[in-house]
Order: sequence, then C-alpha cells, then structure tokens
Amino acid sequence: PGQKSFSLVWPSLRRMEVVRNAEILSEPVVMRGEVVKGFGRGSKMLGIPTANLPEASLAQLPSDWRTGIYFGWATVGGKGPYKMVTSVGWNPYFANKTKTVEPHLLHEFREDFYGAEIQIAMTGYLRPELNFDGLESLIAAIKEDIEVSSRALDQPRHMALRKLAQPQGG
Ligand code: ADP
Ligand code: RBF
Ligand code: MG
Repeated sequence: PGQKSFSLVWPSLRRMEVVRNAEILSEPVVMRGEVVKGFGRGSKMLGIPTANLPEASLAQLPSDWRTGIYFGWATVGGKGPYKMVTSVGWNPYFANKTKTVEPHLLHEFREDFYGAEIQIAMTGYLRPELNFDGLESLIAAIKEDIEVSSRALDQPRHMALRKLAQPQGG
C-alpha cells in the first residue's frame, strides 16, 4: 500500500493548494480591449487558446497589481458572460520579454475572434505564474486551474459578479 498511497496523496495535496488560493478579490479588476495576435502558442503548443489583450490595455491594471493566474468572467463581441481564467505576466516558462494579459474562455467558439471587443472582470486569484520542468507539467497545471476556477465561479458570490464583465461595465 506504500506506493499506492503516494499516488493518491499527491494529486489531492496539489489540489488543496490551489483551492486554498481560489479567493475572491476585494477589488476586482475590469479590463477591455480588442483581441490581438500573440505568438500563437496557446492553441498550437498547449491546446489552450488565450485571447491576448493589447499591450496598451495593461495601463488599465492598478500599478501594484501582482502577476499571476486570475479567474472571473468575460464577454466577447457583446456575448457572454463566459467563465474565464487569465494569465497576467511574462510566462516564465517561455521567458517572454513583454507582460501579457491572456484570458482563456471556458467556452467552445466556432471561430477565432481576433479584433473582437473583449471585456474581462478578474474577480478571483489562483496562484503566481510558475516555471515548469516541461510542457506537460504546464498543460496539467493550466487544466487544473480551469477546473478549480470553473467550480469557484459556480458559487453564488462569484456568479453575482458576472455583470462586471458586461460591455458597459455593469
Ligand atoms: P495568440 O498567441 O495569437 O493569442 P492563441 O493560440 O493563444 O494565439 O489563440 C488565441 C485565439 O484563439 C484568440 O485570439 C481567439 O481568437 C481564439 N479562441 C478560440 N477559442 C478561444 C477560447 N475559448 N478562449 C480564448 N481564445 C479563443
Ligand atoms: N505560463 C507560464 O509560463 N507559467 C504559468 O504558470 C502559466 N500559467 C497559466 C495559466 C493559465 C490558466 C493560462 C491560460 C496560461 C498560463 N500560462 C502560464 C501562459 C501560457 O504560457 C500562455 O498562455 C501561452 O504561452 C500562450 O500565450
Ligand atoms: Mg494567446
């Protein structure tokens, strides 16, 4: 049973860590912009597309806003709100030179929506951006972020904040 308990214990420890940090923000941050092109790594390398916000929109972040993985709600072209999880920072795994804000929407879109107006409301914080020993670990972490965020956003106190992502600000 020694080995078996290891494989059972590790995933639950990791999960507990992330859940503990899935906290609601006392001051949610709303951002908007037109979806721009990035390096195209999201869909191609990770299988997880992210709708990058323009660099200029970073000015909408409070100056002391910490980088990391956030979650909340997003509307695109007036549709939604959809659940979303957003990476804010330099993607340490890829050592990016510029800071990006990249929301992944928990919704299947039939087509790309480059150029569309996106509005995101970051209402919760999950974890800092991390480096990983390989692409597989990064992908696994992102998938867990998506699961944890989705469950957190089902809670009434998060549902109540959906209106923050409305195009007019709500
Ligand atoms: P890029 O580096 O150009 O951002 P990605 O591989 O991250 O490329 O793909 C992002 C694009 O995929 C978005 O700009 C959007 O048009 C499209 N897309 C399709 N489905 C989604 C989704 N569920 N969440 C975010 N973007 C999506
Ligand atoms: N990149 C990292 O280098 N480290 C991370 O911890 C990390 N976490 C992410 C979590 C989520 C939910 C998402 C959507 C992206 C994350 N990324 C992270 C960014 C990822 O590297 C980036 O989206 C791709 O490189 C495509 O631009
Ligand atoms: Mg992207």
